[in-house]
Amino acid sequence: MSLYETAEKIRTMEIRGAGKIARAAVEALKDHDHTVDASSLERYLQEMERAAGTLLATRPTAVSLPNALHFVMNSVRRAASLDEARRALHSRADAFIASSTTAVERIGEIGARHISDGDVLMTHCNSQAALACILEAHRQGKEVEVFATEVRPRNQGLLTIRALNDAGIPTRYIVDSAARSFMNDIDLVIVGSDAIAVNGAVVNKIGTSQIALAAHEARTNLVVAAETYKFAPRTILGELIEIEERDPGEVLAADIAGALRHVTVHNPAFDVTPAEYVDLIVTEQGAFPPELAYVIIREYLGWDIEEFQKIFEIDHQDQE
Ligand code: RUB
Repeated sequence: MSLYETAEKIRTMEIRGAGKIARAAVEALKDHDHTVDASSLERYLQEMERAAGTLLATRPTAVSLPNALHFVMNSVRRAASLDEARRALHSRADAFIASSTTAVERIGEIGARHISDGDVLMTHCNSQAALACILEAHRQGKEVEVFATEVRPRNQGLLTIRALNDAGIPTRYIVDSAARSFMNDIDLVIVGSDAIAVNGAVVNKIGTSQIALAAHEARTNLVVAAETYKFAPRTILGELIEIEERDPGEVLAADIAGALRHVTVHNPAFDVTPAEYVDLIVTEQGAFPPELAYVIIREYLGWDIEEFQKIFEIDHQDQE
């Protein structure tokens, strides 16, 4: 599959979910190496930058995508020769894919510790990291039951209930708007994340913040399962995470919408849950309260404010 095909699949959500998007993008970048003009280091870098830019432009919210591309491209950019650049691309890409896969497994182990035998859980959307925790708890012999939401408009809940069903976990499938009605039956809400800001706010599939609000009201704990590369370094300097607005046709068929002159359809794909509604963030490095988001960005992502400022300045110069 070409890099452009992968980019299209990410854009149309055939490849979706923050972790999978990051891995698919890095894989595509690595494979793209064979197709670019490698007559000089300069030419090679130009083409690889363009390729990374194409991938970056597919979906704006999941910060795993820029973080993964940055992790790979940063060492490619620093290479002193063409050979070194190509070696850096391959080794960084392989390292990212391997470590992000291991991260999900590790999150499963750590997250499962926060799930007790007999717990009734609720999850929203389809998160590999959140599912890893539930599946691991089940594997350990804990009896759990899961309420899974439908996830309008793209119904990612179907993927979740299939995975739970395949594992033999008793599951109840509910429409998104039923979440509050069942909240008093829930012991723990567990969701994934597309991006976590330095203030601990969690960006995830639209509807997560309503569920978090209902959980907060019912005094039900909410755990976010997220790899450290879901933390958004650019929020250190106050940059906001862009919420993707998708095609209104995903919500209402164009022929129906077209006949309703006074109606506008909105389709934000994600929303923001404030840190005060998040009890714990489970990462592959351990479980942290959301207030420690800055420490995670600095210690585990390796982005300190100086490095970030340099990149931020470069980006701004590029735009001028
Ligand atoms: C997916 C979504 C998931 C996060 C985390 O949205 O919001 O909860 O990406 O998933 P979409 P994971 O379907 O629009 O991509 O834990 O698998 O990275």
